[in-house]
Amino acid sequence: MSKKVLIANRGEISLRAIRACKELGIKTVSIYSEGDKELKSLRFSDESVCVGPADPTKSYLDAPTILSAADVTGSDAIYPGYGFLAEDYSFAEQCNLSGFKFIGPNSETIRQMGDKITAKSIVTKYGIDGVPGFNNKLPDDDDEVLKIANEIGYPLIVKATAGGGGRGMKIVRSSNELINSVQIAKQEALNGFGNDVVYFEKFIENPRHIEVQVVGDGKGNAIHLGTRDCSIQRRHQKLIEEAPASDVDKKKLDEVLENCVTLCKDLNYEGVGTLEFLYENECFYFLEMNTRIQVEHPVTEMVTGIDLVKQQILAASGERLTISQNDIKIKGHSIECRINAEHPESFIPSPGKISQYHQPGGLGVRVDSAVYQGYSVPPHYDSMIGKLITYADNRSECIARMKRALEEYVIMGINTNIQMHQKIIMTEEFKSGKYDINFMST
Ligand code: MV4
Repeated sequence: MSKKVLIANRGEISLRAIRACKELGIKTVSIYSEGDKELKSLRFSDESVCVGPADPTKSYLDAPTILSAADVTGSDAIYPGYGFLAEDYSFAEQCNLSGFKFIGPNSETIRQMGDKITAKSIVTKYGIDGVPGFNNKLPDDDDEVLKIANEIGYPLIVKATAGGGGRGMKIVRSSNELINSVQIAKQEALNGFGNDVVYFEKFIENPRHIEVQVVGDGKGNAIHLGTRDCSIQRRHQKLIEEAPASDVDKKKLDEVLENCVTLCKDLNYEGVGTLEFLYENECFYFLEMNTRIQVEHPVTEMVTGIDLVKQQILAASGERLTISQNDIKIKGHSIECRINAEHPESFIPSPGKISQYHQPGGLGVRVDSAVYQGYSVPPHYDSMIGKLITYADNRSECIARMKRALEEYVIMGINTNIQMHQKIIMTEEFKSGKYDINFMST
């Protein structure tokens, strides 16, 4: 078992990881930047090390400095959280080569899943279908590219193989836009990811975004923890997530879940992972696999009772999976609202000092956050300052509880999206559960 974990992240997920380590009897080391001296997570870890200036490229993304911090503190493992270096296969490799266990899948799996064309070709072997399209490097000849696109039909979407999470995509509605769009997509992909390979998919207009949570022990044992619906998003930033996804074709879902588990067993998948799908007209289309813990993991924890961060640490420590699929019973319903420091209309980030803070509580209410009264939200990072999660026996009680909890939440001194959440959860569309990824634009 690991004895001391360095947490290579910040904010709520650092605190989340510290809590899991404490319950496992593992010592923790926080890293922080000069812009993050006030974070609550620093006060709950056993040690903390400043790794550089507020600019994330000079601190939370600086692999050599983070490895030095692990070295000087005698850490034996590194927890990456989400964002930053969590899906950087080279960082995972460097950790392991330097003698620190990277808490997550092996670097080769991260690398393969990070390349979306490769990911699609791997999962296809397990009967998991992607969106129909062209999943190869495109030919250089424009006429051949046009022919491929015409066979797929319009609208189609051009995606960067090194992209993901909505970065590096272009929708093409007719053949006269095609060559130009491909050109722009390639250039953007080269600039953004250093890789200009793009692929085509048929564009699905009104899907839901449904994802499957998996856990493996790296020894060929794996289970799934059901679904989440993450369709409520704006500009590829998720706003509300829920577990389980409502109103999904049971036969199709069971098939997808079983295939996801077979894939993870076969890959000797270690730790937690998420397979993302579009869901439209009772069909699942694989998009990509995330090889990290996700922001929205708490809703799955609430409906399964499984601590996902502990599962990551146990797998990394070489423990066999002790939970079998039959042990997993999805019970009740859970919803998460991401609380962002941002202007309610313009969505522009709103850093600054929190002058008053009161967080909701009571039965079925969970707040994952590292802020507090008097804390100054720094301008250098993501605007998410916390997550409000509610749990209840069923979806309608879960919504009523979320309404009550949002009303209790007091955050003064900065702008937040709390009122936006109140509006969303009271719409008929949200209450009916019949919404898709276009919810925020309609
Ligand atoms: C798509 C799509 C429609 N058709 N692919 C955006 C995030 C990235 N993971 C993939 N994304 C999409 N891929 C095809 N073939 C629509 C989206 C999409 C989306 C997907 C999930 C959640 C929100 C979204 C918002 C806009 C577009």
